[in-house]
Amino acid sequence: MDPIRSNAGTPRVATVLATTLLGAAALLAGCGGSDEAPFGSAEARPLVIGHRGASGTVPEHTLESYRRAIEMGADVIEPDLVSTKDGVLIARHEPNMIATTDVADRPEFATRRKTIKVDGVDDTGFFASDFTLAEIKTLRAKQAFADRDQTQNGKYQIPTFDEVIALAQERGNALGRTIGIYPETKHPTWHVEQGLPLEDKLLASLDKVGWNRADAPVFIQSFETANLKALRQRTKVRLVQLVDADDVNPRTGAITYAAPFDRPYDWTKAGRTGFFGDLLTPAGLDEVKTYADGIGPWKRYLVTVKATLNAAGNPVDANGDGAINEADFAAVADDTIVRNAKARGLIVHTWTFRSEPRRLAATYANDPAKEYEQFFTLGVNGVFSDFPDAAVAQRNAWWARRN
Ligand SMILES: [Ca+2]
Repeated sequence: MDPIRSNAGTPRVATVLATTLLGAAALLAGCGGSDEAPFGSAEARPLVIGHRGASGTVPEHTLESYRRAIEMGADVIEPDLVSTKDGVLIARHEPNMIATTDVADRPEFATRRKTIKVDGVDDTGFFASDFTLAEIKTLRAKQAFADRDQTQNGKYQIPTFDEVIALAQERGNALGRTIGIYPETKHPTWHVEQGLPLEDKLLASLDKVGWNRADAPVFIQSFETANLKALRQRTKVRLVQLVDADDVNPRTGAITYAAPFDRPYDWTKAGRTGFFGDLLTPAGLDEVKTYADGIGPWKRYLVTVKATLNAAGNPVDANGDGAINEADFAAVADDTIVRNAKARGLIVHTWTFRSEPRRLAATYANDPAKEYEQFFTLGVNGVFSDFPDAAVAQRNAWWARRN
């Protein structure tokens, strides 16, 4: 989940100085929780989900990244799933492997480069659906964010979904604690169009290890709706409806939409209008409740960002670094969506949390702990973090204080 675009913390429009601290204090949910509650339930302590593993530190979606997340204390590791040409589920953020592997440097694969439509948008690169698993195993992962550690590039293989599950179970047994998994079906409609549907394989992998059941430490997530509705008929594993957007207008704090981040792609294909945010209205949540156990909204739906505006009405470079981005904005919480979701028995997991100062709103004063505190106080049941150690530290402190 979580395209780099929205999550890089750099809305395209400009911004401001912030300071409003936690309008959220008033929103405090305040109901007690239990350490005995079922893993990931509404009553349990909030989950820390290692987003693509510990992707702030180790190249994403590698066994090493997931292992590091577990060492950092993450409760759950998150593999995004795409299909190889021979129908094997592997962990990659996108079918296009150009940004996260060394495939473009491999002369033997040069002829595989092409431009295709993914969810209606041109995409150029090397697609997992054109490579066998054996070929993909010859590739090596690289860090997707240019401003993060590049020294581990070229070291690690691309894991299969089965290998990710095996790691979670092996580490969970070794550590004596539950390590969950949070697979995302990436571009499910597109995969069907390639003749490589994801869902049968996903359920088969869970069946093999005894995790295709309601109380398994497993959440299946998707930005599309039709595949989740179909999965509901086939599995009791917890399902989570992801809710995307394009950006935020920092002048107003309003969520903005643009294709392909305007609505679930299955809606576009079916001619359904409206936007992702429709899933978060009371009526939308009622609909989600008919097939899912939770929602996974982009964090800006829960805590938006607003710029300080100059006399001309334009965002101000509050920290004076020459760039206008979230580091110049105030973080403003609103608990309406969390309350409405919880009132319907839906859990709420939100994304993506990143520790770099330029990816933190000015409100947090370069301290990621302040951001986690705001969201836990708002009542979320889980956070997807690129830096699970920071998330775990603040979750533990928050939970201890509350109970
Ligand atoms: Ca700035």
